[in-house]
Amino acid sequence: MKKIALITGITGQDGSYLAEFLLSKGYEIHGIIRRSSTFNTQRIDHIYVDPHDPNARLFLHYGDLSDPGVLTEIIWKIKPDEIYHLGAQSHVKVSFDMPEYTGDITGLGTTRLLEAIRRSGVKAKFYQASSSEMFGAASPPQNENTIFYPRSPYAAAKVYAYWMTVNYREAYNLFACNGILFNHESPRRGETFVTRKITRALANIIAGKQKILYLGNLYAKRDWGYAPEYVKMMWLMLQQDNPDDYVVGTGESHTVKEFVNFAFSYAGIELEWRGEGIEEKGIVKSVVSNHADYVKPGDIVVEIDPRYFRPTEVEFLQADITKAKQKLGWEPVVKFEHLVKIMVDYDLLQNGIKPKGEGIKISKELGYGWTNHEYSF
Ligand code: NDP
Ligand code: GDR
Repeated sequence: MKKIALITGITGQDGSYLAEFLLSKGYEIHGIIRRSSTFNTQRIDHIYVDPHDPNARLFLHYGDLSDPGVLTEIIWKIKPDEIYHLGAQSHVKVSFDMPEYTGDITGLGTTRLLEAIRRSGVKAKFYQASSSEMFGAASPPQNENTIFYPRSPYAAAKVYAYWMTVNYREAYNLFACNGILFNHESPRRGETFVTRKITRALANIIAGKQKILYLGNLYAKRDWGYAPEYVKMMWLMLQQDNPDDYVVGTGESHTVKEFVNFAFSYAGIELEWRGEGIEEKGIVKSVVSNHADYVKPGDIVVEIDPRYFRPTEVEFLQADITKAKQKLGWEPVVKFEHLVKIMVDYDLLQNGIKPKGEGIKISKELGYGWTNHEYSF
């Protein structure tokens, strides 16, 4: 019997990779999408098949995490075996601008979904997209026993959703897991998250479409992994005999500035830094000749814009993945430098610039870039 999965947030970075992964495992997939005035399904268009096609295994339903009625109806109708709850207002900085909305969607949205499962009486396993942001100011390395210290409305909403997931597991015997995922990135990462913002700007600068990359805090440290590897973990958690919570990361941590330096250097531009605080600037020291059309030594290419600072920052995240290694036998393949190369290669290609990478497609199905690492599900 084919398994049925429901994914909230299917149009997002993780939702799209997870949908591909579950299709490769033979699942029938249902995704909840929001109605918007412009199409918001770009990340899943390549796997979408007309539902009239007898081979269609991906179905989309309009719904919203603010609307409990539709969540209950969808669950009751499709009776999923597994529910992957990835939908959220997921931007930390935006959560300071929209704290109540973030609490409603990212926090209460989880409760609405859990209640929809309980009230519909459907026996579905549940995955909650918890976040390393919940650790906030707690000292690294962080693991499943680290006490949460959220530093943003987003993180506080995720802590609430985490505990609601635990509560439904304990109160109603629901098979519910929290995946506490550290930052994970890819060519499909939203353009306003820092990694993608950097790799897109770099490619635009080389192509002569942008002069300066404006950033906030260069010294925050993150444990950055590769999204396609992380969605497999979501699935693995739901295949265990018992529900549990797991930290997922690489165990390596780097500053935003290291990301900038490595990305630029990989693309043939060496930077030097001058000034301090909001006066700090990234200046081109040297540039390889085939990228020198629009970039010259002495050009200022990175500046600080305080608008990107957060009222409270999470300074240092680094995962301790001992439990995931021991219990799920999982370890990530793609680490920091490899990840940066994948993303830079992709954004260069978007600008018609042939990347330095060896030009091996990650996989026919994914088809999202070139890299020296062959990834296939
Ligand atoms: P994205 O921001 O790329 O995707 C978020 C998804 O949620 C989109 O599909 C979005 O739809 C949907 N969504 C937003 N608001 C609503 C709403 N009101 N009702 C229904 N759906 C909604 O996030 P990621 O893919 O990066 O992350 C997936 C999940 O994992 C999120 O919950 C995030 O908080 C969490 N997480 C992410 C990490 C990361 O590093 N990526 C790390 C740890 C946790 P639309 O396309 O219409 O906007
Ligand atoms: P984060 O990711 O807040 O960790 O949340 P983001 O990429 O937004 O920020 C990472 C760090 O970079 C610093 N930074 C900037 N960030 C952005 N977005 N834009 C900038 O210009 C900039 N300059 C510096 C930030 O201050 C921060 O320290 C992501 C999201 O995917 C969450 O949903 C998820 O839960 C966590 O990762 C784990």
